[in-house]
Amino acid sequence: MTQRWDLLIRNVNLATMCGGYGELRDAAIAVSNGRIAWLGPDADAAQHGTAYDTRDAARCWLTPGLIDCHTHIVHAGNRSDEFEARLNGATYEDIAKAGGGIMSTVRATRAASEEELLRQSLPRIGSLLAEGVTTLEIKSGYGLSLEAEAKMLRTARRVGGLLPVRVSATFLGAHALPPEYAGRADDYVDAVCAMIPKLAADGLMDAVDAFCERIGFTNEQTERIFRAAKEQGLPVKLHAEQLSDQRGAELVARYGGLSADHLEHLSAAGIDAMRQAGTVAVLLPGAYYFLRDTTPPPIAALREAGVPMAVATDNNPGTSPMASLLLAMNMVCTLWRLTPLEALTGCTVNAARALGLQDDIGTLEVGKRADFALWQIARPADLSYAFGFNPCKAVVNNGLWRNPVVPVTGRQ
Ligand code: DI6
Ligand code: FE
Repeated sequence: MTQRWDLLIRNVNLATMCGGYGELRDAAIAVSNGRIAWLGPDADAAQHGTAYDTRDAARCWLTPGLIDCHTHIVHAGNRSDEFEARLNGATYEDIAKAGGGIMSTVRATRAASEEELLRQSLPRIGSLLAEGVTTLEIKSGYGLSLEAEAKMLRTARRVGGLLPVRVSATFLGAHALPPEYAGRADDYVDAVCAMIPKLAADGLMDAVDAFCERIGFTNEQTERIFRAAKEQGLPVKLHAEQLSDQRGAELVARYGGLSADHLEHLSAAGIDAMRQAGTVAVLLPGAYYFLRDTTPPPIAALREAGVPMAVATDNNPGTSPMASLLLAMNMVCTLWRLTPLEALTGCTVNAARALGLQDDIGTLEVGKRADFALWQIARPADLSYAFGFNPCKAVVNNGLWRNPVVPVTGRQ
């Protein structure tokens, strides 16, 4: 008996991402109720079913929708003034003394209304969506008080309601020490632990993160936050080993963490702990590039250990004002020698896993959510090869075809 599908995409080349690229040329893919119902050779489609809406993909390539699994994309203001001042000779110290750096973003974000926060964030998000991103992680962490963190997380949830994108919201209360807690980091960590059940009760977060670093929070303070997260049944992830080895990867692995992110200073013990726990290594080349860092993450050792690697933009105003996941894919290949297959796996299969969504998204398989990106490219490696170029022709979210993708525009 043949099916009546909602959508059938014909004359398409599929990169299913099941076992490498999982290439299936001259194929077709069918969708029912927002999920993949069938895929196979184009010539076989008619014997399996017909659809209400049939599209000819003109031999473009279809991949799972891209997943940006680490961003701070909801924030107010930007720091191009500091960027320019530094390039004109100012030091970080001058900028910090003038109240700049992360605190300038905290001030701007605290001062912004929810509407304003949304308005300023939409153009950046639009740029990601135009490149085939269908799932986006958004962290809080520029509010640093219960009300301001809740405002950021509510804004993240609203993005998911307003735009064709699935949003995973992460609470990053332990991002920086707010000025009102200067010299009292442990008291602030207590306050962050107390925020977790309140924000969780309002359904505002899907995971909990922290910045474990000399200039952030200690391993012990991070562990207290993880315990508070676990009491609410929330998964954890961590900004780990970005600037120094704080044994953060071992800590987050011990808590069964979804991911450890950055990892430029990751040790062999950290890699081993991640391997055993199945914790994903999230690679963030934008921050490495923008900070002109020279210590790459231990890619070869991660690969050898079989630790899954994901790739994300880390979009934030201080260290990675990058709103292109395709550029991040090119950067991990060029700067760190990932293969184009590893880069695409890092924005699909492994990014899904870094969000705990691997049963729902990240590959083209029957039963998975119908979130796709359609590309006018010759082969999947083109996605990592070209940079500053967007070959995305259409996006499918939850089985809904959108073509063309128009970025949201507006003043930053
Ligand atoms: N690591 C970073 O690189 C950013 N946050 C973090 O935890 C910096 C954020 C900023 O400077 O605004
Ligand atoms: Fe980050």
